[in-house]
Amino acid sequence: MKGFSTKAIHVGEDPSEMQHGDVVSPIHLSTTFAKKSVREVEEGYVYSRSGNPTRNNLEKKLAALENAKYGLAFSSGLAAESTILLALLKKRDHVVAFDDLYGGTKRLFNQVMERFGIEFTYVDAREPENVRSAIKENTKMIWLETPTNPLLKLADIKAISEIAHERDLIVVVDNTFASPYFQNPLDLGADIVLHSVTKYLGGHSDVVGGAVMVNDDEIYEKLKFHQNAVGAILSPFDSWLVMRGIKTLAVRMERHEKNAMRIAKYLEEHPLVERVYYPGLSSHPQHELARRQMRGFGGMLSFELKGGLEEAVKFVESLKIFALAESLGGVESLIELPALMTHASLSKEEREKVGIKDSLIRVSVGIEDVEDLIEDLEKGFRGIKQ
Ligand code: P1T
Repeated sequence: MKGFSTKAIHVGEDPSEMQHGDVVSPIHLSTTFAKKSVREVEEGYVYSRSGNPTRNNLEKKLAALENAKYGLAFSSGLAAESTILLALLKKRDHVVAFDDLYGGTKRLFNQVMERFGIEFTYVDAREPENVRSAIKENTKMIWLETPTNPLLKLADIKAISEIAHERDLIVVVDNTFASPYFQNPLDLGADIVLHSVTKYLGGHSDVVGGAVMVNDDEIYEKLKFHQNAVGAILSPFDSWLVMRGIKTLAVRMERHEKNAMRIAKYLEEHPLVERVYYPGLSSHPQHELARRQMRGFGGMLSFELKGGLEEAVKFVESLKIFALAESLGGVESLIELPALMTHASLSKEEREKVGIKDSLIRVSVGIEDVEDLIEDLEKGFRGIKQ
């Protein structure tokens, strides 16, 4: 199987491997599995935290999407991130991270992991040399998000992986915004790719989950051990929901992108808009890199209105189709203000340093009819004037 959709639909759900020839994976709810004898070491399942047939079917599918050898499913994107850090780092290890990251990821780094003696340095990773300059004697890991949340900045995965591998550092890429349909970081040299499956992989805003995909046997064994030892696993029902979501990932992503491109161009030409951030626009400063390392530009965009916070609040509160909500990647369009919502856990200085203004509006463009979405945005512009 080579094609993306063929893998997304069939891997992990082969009827010849199912007890009754099911064409979709059954949901195995049993928390424990009977052994035939006390002493004999048997193949198969023991306890559902350590391994569950439904979760394992999903993990095979996840691996296939990122052209990876292994996949692991977690109870949230942050659970996946925590497990990566706990599995691979120890006290006094240092991580060089992109300075524009999901607010919850920075909160995990600064308010949790730093208490356990892990050090973080944030750099503008749009320039690979900034990553090189921040590497210290105790650096063990490079942490990237590309495109970033919420400013859609890009990191050159290939160039940064080459720098990292001169020093045997582990490169982690959060691929949530692009989804595996548009970008495969392992193919570009990264060691670990992670997703909040809550977003495009689940696709329907009805499951919180995380995923990690790797090729390296040693890294996999450490992650697998900690998945069980830490225990932040995805439930069988949620695993099944994610498998169901993944089957339509390709068709959804095509539509997300088409709608996002239309809306990005509409916003860019609007007289009340100061600036649009979308890697698919030729005005995006890293548009060439986006063309090189991604197969499409995704469904996420941000923009600044002319005016300030008050205008932005009026705008988002005037919409009817776009829900004013955190999260992203579902079939329904969402809109939010990072400064007050997804990135509120960062201080104002931290936000301003990376360029997140109070008036920044982030849009997760859904797969509704784009004319209806544009009409709704018109309501937002009318709302500013009231
Ligand atoms: O929410 P959770 O499944 O734990 O995933 C965390 C996470 C990790 N990485 C990226 C790039 C993310 O965007 C997120 C979650 N983001 C939101 C909830 C949001 O609205 O941006």
